[in-house]
Amino acid sequence: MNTLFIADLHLCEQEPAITAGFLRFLQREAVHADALYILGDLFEAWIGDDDPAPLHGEIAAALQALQNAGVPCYFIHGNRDFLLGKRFAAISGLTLLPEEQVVELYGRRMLIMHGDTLCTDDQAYQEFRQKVHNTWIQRVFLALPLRWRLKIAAKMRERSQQTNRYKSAAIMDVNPEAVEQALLRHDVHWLIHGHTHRPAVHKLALSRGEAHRAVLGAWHREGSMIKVSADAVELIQFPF
Ligand code: LP5
Ligand code: MN
Repeated sequence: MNTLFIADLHLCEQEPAITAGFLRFLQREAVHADALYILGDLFEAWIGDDDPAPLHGEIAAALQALQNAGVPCYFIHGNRDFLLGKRFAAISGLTLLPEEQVVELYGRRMLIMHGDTLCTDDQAYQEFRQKVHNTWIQRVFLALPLRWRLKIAAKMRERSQQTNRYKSAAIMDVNPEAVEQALLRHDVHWLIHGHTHRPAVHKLALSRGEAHRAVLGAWHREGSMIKVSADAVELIQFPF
């Protein structure tokens, strides 16, 4: 009996080894779990459910197969795939969750999220995030021809990589107060998130007692998952 969490796979046609690793993970590992939670950035960039990229169909079919085998699959949006919508959810069987969700697993209440909202020191990112989460801006973007959307997304990725080179590691990590407030807001002692690509399980000494923050790793050269069971919360890195 265990529940699995993954995030930050950044799947794209240019990285077939990661896709192959993910498909193997679904068939060999996730199929034995009680549920799979994907905490954002499953895809490198999502520009709308009408994108006909063959990769999307392949991933949808694999997720649907997992659920047909009896494993429910949940998704929280990341900063790369926040436009993933109802149409893809329908074909993949994914249940879309809000950006913060509390799950009760084997007697533990755990808060789960992508993690980008905790990076409050990164003001440039938070301003950018506010704009691209605006419903009207999203509607206009989604109404653009696919070619334009691809170009804009590529430009955004390029700019993001450029600006990140000049940001300090501390700015791009979570803000400890934002973490504490999130734990308080939901009255939990456990948090699982991704986004920062710094896999670790941190023990936190809060004024109201001990808490834990488990951070998923990105799938660059190996896979990363968190396995929650009645006995333990394990962060596991594994080869593709
Ligand atoms: O993603 P990552 O790890 O590189 O960096 C993130 C933050 N960057 C982003 C930007 C995404 O990578 C872009 C994804 C495109 C998604 C598909 C397009 C959908 C468009 C929808 C429009 C409604 O999230 C980065 C953080 C980092 O995490 C760590 O937390 O620092 O933040 C930034 O890079 C923000 C920059 O500081 C400023 C943003 C520059 C973007 C400028 C846009 C230019 C657009 C040109 C259009 C013609
Ligand atoms: Mn992210």
